[in-house]
Amino acid sequence: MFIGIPSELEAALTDLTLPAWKLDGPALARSTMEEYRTELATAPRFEETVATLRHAVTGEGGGYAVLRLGNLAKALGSAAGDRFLRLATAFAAEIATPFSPFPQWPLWKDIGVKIDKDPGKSSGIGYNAFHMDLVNATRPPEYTTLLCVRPDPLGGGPSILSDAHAAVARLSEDNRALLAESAYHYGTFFNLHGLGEECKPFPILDGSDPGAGFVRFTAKMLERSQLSEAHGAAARELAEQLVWGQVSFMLEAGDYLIVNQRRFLHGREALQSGQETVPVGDRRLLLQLFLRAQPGTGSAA
Ligand SMILES: O=C(O)CCC(=O)C(=O)O
Ligand SMILES: [Fe+2]
Repeated sequence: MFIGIPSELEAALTDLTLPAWKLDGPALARSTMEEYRTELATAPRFEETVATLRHAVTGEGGGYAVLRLGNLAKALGSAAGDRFLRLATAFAAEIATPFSPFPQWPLWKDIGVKIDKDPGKSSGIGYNAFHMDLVNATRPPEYTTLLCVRPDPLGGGPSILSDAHAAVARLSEDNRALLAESAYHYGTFFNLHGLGEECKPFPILDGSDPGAGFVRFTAKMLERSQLSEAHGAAARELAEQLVWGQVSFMLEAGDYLIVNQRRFLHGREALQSGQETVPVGDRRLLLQLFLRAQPGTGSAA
């Protein structure tokens, strides 16, 4: 699921300066998506690279990919600079429509390291358990994407991914029945755009055919939400199966992880201890971007 950029494409992209993007409400403007596509379509092996990427995130047995943009980030100076971010945005736009559900944040949201935060939450230093992003929205983003600007300089924090439907398939019939009940809730829902309404309570399994639909789950609910004993136990089983089936890998600078939230859940192992000794500006930094699939294109794009 690691996808490299062919060297001739890398060379062409290094010479390219895409224009600044425009937003249309929370979403990347259509005009920008078309402009970026036109600029990139003629770059050598671009179409082929995008086809590989699309297949990895939406094809049979797929659900996530890491696009290795590290050389490009180096060539352009930084994975957080404008020129690089426009290229990453252009790749993202080939999968689905980039948008920001947070009116107060830019399109790409910083996920830094905060040593005072709940260690198990976004930007905390601890184990970030399996979850889907924006789990309590009626319309969660079909894709969540994480661009690694800087890995943990102390060497911790590998990403973890697990096939949600495969984990569900390993559960007992009884547990699946419990997970299909509207008995789960997690978190707050405030000042969010383009995600529908708050979903509370929600079923983890929505009755779609096996392998389809979201597995609306976050293992963070096990400790942070009040659940009935039976529903909690079923959710705990699912969390265990997700861990059983997980893959883990370290994101390097310039790696761009794209997760199809209908298929895979994601998380992160704890950062290495000793974060307080690392200057804030040297700590791990990711940028997060959400993508909305076009209606009528199923789980593809
Ligand atoms: O830090 C990471 O690698 C993952 C963060 C994450 O999943 C989130 O903030 O939603
Ligand atoms: Fe996440």
